[in-house]
Amino acid sequence: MRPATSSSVSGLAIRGSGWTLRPADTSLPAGRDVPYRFTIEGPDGAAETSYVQTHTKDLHLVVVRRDLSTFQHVHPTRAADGTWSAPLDLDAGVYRVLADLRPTGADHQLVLGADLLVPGELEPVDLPAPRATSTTTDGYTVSLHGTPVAGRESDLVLSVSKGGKPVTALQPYLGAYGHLVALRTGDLAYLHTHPAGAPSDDTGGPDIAFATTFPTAGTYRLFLDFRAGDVVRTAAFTVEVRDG
Ligand SMILES: [Cu+2]
Repeated sequence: MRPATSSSVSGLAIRGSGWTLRPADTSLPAGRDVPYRFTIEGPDGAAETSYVQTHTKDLHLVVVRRDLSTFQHVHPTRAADGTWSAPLDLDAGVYRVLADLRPTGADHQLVLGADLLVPGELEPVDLPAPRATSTTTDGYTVSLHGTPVAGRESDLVLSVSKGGKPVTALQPYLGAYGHLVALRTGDLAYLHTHPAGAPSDDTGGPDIAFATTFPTAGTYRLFLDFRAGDVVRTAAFTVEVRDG
């Protein structure tokens, strides 16, 4: 079998290429707006304070419960000493925290991951079955077109509609009409892809096209962040990726 080239597995390690994700806490109480603090420690052991922006941010933080029942994509703020902080909404459970960043001294994007425990009564949620449509809480429907295969680029198109009508007023969010995060079930390997090219107009849609390279066959959960009506919304899908 050919190895995947343009997209390797990432997010499984707390340390990579000399940088380390150091959470201030490995356990936090359940609640809303619970501060999660961490540093990115550089090869010299000091908290990193210099980053190359990707999609208008120095660092993107994705936080999922390990059963993939919740998803948060937030942009922490950084103090002068390099400590990052973001408020998280947490129920009881085991979480995976994924920091997507590029220190100025690194020659590529890094994704570092750590676990986070939230004590309490855990109610595991089964992964939703694969479906080609996802409806957000406020009436936007997103349809997924395309057949994902492993090891090479798969063209995926996500179409946004509301009330049966295509939405043509998608707004750029962090320099793109959509951000697609894919997490492999079982180990939460991480992929983050963006539409080809930068938004050229003020508005876009209804289709957002992605070329995504899944590293292996398996079941993945996809999370699409898109912005419409000045609100960022997330649509989620379960997909089965076949061998290519
Ligand atoms: Cu982000």
